[in-house]
Amino acid sequence: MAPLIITVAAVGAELTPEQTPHLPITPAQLGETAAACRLAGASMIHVHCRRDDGTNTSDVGRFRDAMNAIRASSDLIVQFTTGGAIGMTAAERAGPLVLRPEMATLTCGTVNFGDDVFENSFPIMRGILAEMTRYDVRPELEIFDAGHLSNAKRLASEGLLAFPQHVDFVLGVPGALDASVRNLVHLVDALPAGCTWSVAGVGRDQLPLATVAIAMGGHVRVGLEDNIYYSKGRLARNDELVARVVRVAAELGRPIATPDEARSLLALPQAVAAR
Ligand code: KMH
Ligand code: ZN
Repeated sequence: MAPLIITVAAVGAELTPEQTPHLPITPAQLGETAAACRLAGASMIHVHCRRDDGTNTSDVGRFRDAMNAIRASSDLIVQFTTGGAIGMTAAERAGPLVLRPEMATLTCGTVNFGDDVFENSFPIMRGILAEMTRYDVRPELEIFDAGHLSNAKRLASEGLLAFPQHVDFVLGVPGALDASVRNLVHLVDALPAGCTWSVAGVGRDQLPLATVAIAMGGHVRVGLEDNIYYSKGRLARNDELVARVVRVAAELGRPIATPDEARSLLALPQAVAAR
């Protein structure tokens, strides 16, 4: 099986610093997290940015500082969010793409998100995708619900996206598709040929789904964005969540991808060329 790509979704948009002391808020903290997670076995970092007070921002300067801090401390693939936070406009969400990160997420449809609605109409998706194309940023297709894969195929039929792509199944968000093995298998079966995929299980489903993905030949996303606990009642650090996946993979005989091996698997330019 191909080496395992482990993505760390280190911060997200929904958590507050009051919920966990391990949330990287500043660019410097993101740099420290990147270094620790690289050491633990991650090859990619999914980036949201916060102001110093912990609130969400799409400020390009803040993303630039975060990217510089991550690159100064690691060779991780830098993947920006374009989902941002609930309430941001599509233009705000796409703004940091001007910095040309190697990858960025593209959520492939509107979905209930707790009591909120995470809005991704076709005009929003087309607009974000156009900015990715403009700045030569590789998408990671975020699939929160079964219909999202159909939406991605529709974008492809419009000529805005060419399969195969890298796809991340985010399962277990309240209001979206449950984090079950049956759902994961169904989604993987529905992928266009040649796609690579990872799974991000939310909350207590993070580890079971990661384990299944390792066995299936998929890839894994872990991190505080999706799950703040290591075990019941015990808050996790990002690097601990990465290290645990590495141990599970070792037990299952699956090697871990370095960032450059991950770049090869995802057909991205190698690190030197990317910077
Ligand atoms: N914060 C969520 C509303 C992404 O990063 O691409 C959306 C999100 C998805 O986190
Ligand atoms: Zn995110």
